Amino acid sequence: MTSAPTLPAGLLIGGDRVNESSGGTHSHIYPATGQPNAAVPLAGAAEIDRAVASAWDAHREWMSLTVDRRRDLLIDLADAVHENLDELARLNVHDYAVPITFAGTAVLLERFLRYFAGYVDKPHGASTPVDWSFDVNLIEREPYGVVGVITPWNGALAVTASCVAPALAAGNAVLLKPSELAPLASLRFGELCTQVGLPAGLVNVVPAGPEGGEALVRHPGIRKIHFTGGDATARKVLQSAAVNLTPVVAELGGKSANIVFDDADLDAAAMLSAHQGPLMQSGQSCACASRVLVHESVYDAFVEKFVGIVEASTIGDPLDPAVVFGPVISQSAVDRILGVIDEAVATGAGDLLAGGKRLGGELAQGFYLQPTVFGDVDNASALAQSETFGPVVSVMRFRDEAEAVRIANDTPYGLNAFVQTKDLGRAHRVARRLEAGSVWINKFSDISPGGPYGGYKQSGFGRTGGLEGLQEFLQIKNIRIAM
Ligand code: TXE
Repeated sequence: MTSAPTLPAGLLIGGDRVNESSGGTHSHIYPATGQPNAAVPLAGAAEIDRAVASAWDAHREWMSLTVDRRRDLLIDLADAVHENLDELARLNVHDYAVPITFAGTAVLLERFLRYFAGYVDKPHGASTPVDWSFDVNLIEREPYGVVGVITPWNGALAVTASCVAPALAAGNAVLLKPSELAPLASLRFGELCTQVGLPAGLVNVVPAGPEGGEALVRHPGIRKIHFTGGDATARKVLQSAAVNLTPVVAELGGKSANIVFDDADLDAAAMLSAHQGPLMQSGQSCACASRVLVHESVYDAFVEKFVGIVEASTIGDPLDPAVVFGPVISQSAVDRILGVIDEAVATGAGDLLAGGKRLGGELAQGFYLQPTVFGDVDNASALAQSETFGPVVSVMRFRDEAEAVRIANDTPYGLNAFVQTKDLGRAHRVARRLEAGSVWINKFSDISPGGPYGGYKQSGFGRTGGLEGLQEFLQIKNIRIAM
């Protein structure tokens, strides 16, 4: 197993690296070896306060630049990200041991920056007449000023891309708070922001745990919060944000259904279901298709192909390009996920078809679990209803389209849904009936800058991506001009 080099950490405030902080130091564990690979200073209330002050200065400087200058600086930043894609991908691996083949989310950063740079010099406002006079309503969309972006460990760069790019394009300065479990790639991105000449403090990177996170959410200088994480933390964030009535966007978890109809290409559907399921970051993704619904007439054939692909997957060193399946994030995640598996077996929630154990041998030091598949799962079981956030997938049968839609929607979550079919009419019909923010037809969930992404129900509210994502970082002002 390739051991991880000791990596630089520290906070980035006002363009300066800060190594001493009031939030303590987190010993960052590399999940593939269970060994520490970085000492991460964490932001406390004092550092959050400094970062907010620096951000307001930077916001004013940013808005003093002409739109073409701001656009060009964001394109320069995209170029700098492009030149550092390999390093950012490797830091992603050192962050949470995601296989390097999957760590390429840094390219999303480049793509989102180029896309939203294009919005900087485009009109955001409108004007409407006033019906009883010749006055004009000048409807302006203005930045909030300073916003807070809180990212989860399992998608730090992807979430940074979909939040920081539109926030800057809209004219805001940002406090980016990555999880203490994955700060490294985000810190390097912060350095690139300074390197290309963005105003110092326009992007501050403040790794922190719950305490520092709460200080950020409660800070009166933070005018909007974008939170990506679990629903339990989201409730705390909303309570904290209520103190100053700070508006919040919440991108939360999922228990996404993947419907395989009888006319689907079963080989393609099995491959997609494996890589959108247990093999996707070892199931540690909000986009994981963790419930697979298969038409009863093709169930046995599909399960044989699906389990075959899962069991043949290459597991090992995340820095090895041949590896598609890595460890889970921590020892506590191992214990929690094995607990879910044991409870599912004990309660008869489904038949264990593959996996279910921790991996030993040369992988014993790391947090490796076998990709796990349960068959004939009861959709009312805890296994099917709660987000496992691990490599555990439930497969179920259905008789017809109506039943598939009913089972798919029978969850508190609504982030993604997947449909495998050759029937375009059915695809459109079913897509409209699924309660999910994104529906992927015969498609892997690769988010794009122009496509709004976000949840229905307890998967959250608000959107990233597209014009909808940009407008999350703009507030509306109406200026009445007497004519
Ligand atoms: O989340 P946590 P994790 C979801 C995923 C899963 C969860 C996993 O489905 O449920 O995120 O990520 C910070 N005040 N998504 O374990 O624990 C914490 O430091 C302020 C959905 O990281 O909720 C971290 O930075 N902040 C998603 C962040 O909150 C606090 C994509 C999230 O932590 C805090 C990826 C507090 N009191 C994962 N406590 C999507 N929908 O796009 C913790 N934090």
